[in-house]
Amino acid sequence: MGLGYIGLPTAIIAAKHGVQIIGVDINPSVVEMTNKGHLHIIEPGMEEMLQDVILSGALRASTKPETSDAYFIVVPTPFKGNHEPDISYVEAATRSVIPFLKEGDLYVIESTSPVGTTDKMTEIIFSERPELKGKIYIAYCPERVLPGNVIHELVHNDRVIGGINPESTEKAIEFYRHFVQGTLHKTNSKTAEMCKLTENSSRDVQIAFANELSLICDKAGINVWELISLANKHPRVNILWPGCGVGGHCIAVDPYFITADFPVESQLISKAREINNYKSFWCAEKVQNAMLRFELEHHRKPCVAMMGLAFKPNIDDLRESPAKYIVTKVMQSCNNANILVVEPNISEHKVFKLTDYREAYDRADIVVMLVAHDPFRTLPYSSEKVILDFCGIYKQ
Ligand code: SAJ
Repeated sequence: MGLGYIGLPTAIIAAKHGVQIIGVDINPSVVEMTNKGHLHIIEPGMEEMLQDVILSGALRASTKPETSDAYFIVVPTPFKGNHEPDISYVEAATRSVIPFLKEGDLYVIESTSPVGTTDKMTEIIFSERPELKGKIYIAYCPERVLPGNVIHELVHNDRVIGGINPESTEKAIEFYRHFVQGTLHKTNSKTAEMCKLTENSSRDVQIAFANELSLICDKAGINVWELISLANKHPRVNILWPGCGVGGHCIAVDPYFITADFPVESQLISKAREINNYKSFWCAEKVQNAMLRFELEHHRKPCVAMMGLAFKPNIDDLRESPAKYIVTKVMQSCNNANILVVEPNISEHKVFKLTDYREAYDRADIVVMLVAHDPFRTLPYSSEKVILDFCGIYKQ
């Protein structure tokens, strides 16, 4: 249930390993594209695999669920305006499979979910189908794949599998063994739910530490990249890198699933979110200040190159991208004047007019490095230009 960034690759990989799959999505164009062998998501190497499993008949997409032996809920869990998680898609997908459930079936939630969601769905299932109590298997199993490396990680990563009882855990493990070569770790459903949130919150907190250091170093006149490299020479220190904020659909979202339910206890997790959000605002202010300074000194407006729009290096995914936020904020502040927007991984964008990265660099008075895409590393450091390096292009 759900043919998105995780559901579709999972369906494809499982089909490739001999499981007969019906991929269900409420969006008819996703279903149509999938059945034609066209990938509607961005993931290297995945389209060829999709075509193979469509041709062999191992995978078929549909807008409606059908009778099966196992059901996997892989739909989005966004948050509402107040950062409260929204599990309505999980609930809707669950309700749509309830009529098809029969004795011996397996039901698994993979969607990132607040703690207790599997228990809630279990209650809904048994209130609709009380005769199935104790006769079906229910588990939670989060995915942990890194966008851009999904084919490898779906097969090789370890998985955490938590059933509502030990029999459910065993049944889910039996399924994942079809295609997972990593270790399958057994636990209960609440721990498995919390484990996913913990992994991404841990990374968010670590990045917040690096971003906080970058603010301190900016004020103190210290090169943060050199500082972190040196601190990391300590055998038990491993600091991550600062950037222009934290983006994507996971790390900038999942910690709110903890802070919404445990507001008093989650002080550090909540502060890390604030710091990482503030970093993007701070970067935009830095650019605006550099532009004003340039205008005062040169009596003309500067030409500014904004280097990168993606949410992280070497991908074309702009979801929740801090770079995109910064470019938008800076452009609004100067009525879009003299801003060259660069994103070498996409050919066109409906809002931003894109410029080649070499041309933008050559023409710019101010170069703002937002995303550490590999091609940017070929550009020389020039003392003729104002260079704002927020992502460590010139860190050596
Ligand atoms: N970032 C930094 N500094 C760093 C590392 C990352 O600022 O040192 C920024 C990136 O630029 C980006 C953001 O963090 O804006 C997130 O990028 P990422 O590469 O850390 O993670 P995602 O969002 O692509 O994928 C994460 C992964 N989780 C962890 O590494 C704990 C992935 O394994 C999860 O499956 C995925 O979230 C998910 O779906 O939850």
